[in-house]
Amino acid sequence: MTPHYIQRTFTALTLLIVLAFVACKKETPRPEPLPTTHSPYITRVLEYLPAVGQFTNELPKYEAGDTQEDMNRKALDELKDNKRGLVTLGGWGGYIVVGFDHTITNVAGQRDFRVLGNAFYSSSKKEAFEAGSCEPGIIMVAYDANHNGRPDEDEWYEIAGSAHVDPTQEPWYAFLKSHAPQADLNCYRDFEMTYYRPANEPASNEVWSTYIRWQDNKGNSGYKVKNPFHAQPYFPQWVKGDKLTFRGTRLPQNGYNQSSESPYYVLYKFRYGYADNAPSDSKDATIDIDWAVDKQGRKVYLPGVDFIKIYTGVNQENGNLGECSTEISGITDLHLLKEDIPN
Ligand SMILES: [Ca+2]
Ligand SMILES: [Ca+2]
Ligand SMILES: [Ca+2]
Repeated sequence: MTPHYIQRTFTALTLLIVLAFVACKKETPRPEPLPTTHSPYITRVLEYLPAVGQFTNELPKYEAGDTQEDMNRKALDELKDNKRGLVTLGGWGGYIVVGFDHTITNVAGQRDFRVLGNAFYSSSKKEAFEAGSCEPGIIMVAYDANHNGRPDEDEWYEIAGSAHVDPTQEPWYAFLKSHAPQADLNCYRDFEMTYYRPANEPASNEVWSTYIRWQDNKGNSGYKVKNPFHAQPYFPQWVKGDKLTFRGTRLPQNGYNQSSESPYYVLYKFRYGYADNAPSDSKDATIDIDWAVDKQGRKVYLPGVDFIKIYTGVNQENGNLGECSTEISGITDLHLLKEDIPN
């Protein structure tokens, strides 16, 4: 039997130890949540490969000897840190693949990122529809599901913009069908197009209408035109080989010449879901990751995206404006910027 005084001492000691432990615990500072150091802007360019275009080799500038890595870095220099420089993707199929230092979260019911470009609307009162310089780029997204820091082939999904869903619903569709019967208003998911390197560059700066030959997998072929305003080569100069082939979705042609006397082209805006299709500050420049679809066009759910690819979506020469070419000047994470844009 333990004497009472020993028991009491033991109890008092236990109490002391417990109190000391609680006091000790109280003094341990709670870990503060780490401040967000993620950038809301593009931090990586994995690949920049524009198609033939009047700004190719200029935005950004190619210099003799530049490699693919040099051009990736030059594109990143224009797009990082909210710099808002301009990067051209050239004609149909030309693309850029970019990455971020974090996953852009797919918030339910909200737009998730914004693609900046140089689209603008014409101030002409003649327009019955929103139109001007709308050069839609198709957007693809990848969630790094296997966490290897790369967009693997099976991680890519396409954002189904309005013409993917139903091109006949574009407000200008019926107008173009009746007023521009030569316009190809189909939307193809399995398009393929090859550009052939020209044997030589023009000697003068006059218009050269048979400058760069192209051919698609729908039985069409033609030439990309050299215009007098842009003297540099239009075929990306760091690419080796005699031809360049791109694959993807091709959108309906959206350019319309309003004047039969002197060419005056306007490019009609698609409803939603594309890059460089609406002014950068408008809601139609923002994207909901929930619009992603697989190759069969079925909706997929992605928790977020780590990589984004954008490629020019229209194949069309627009007289005085030159070829339809998507330009981008950045991508922003709407959630990090606290821009609340309900879908
Ligand atoms: Ca969302
Ligand atoms: Ca991956
Ligand atoms: Ca543009």
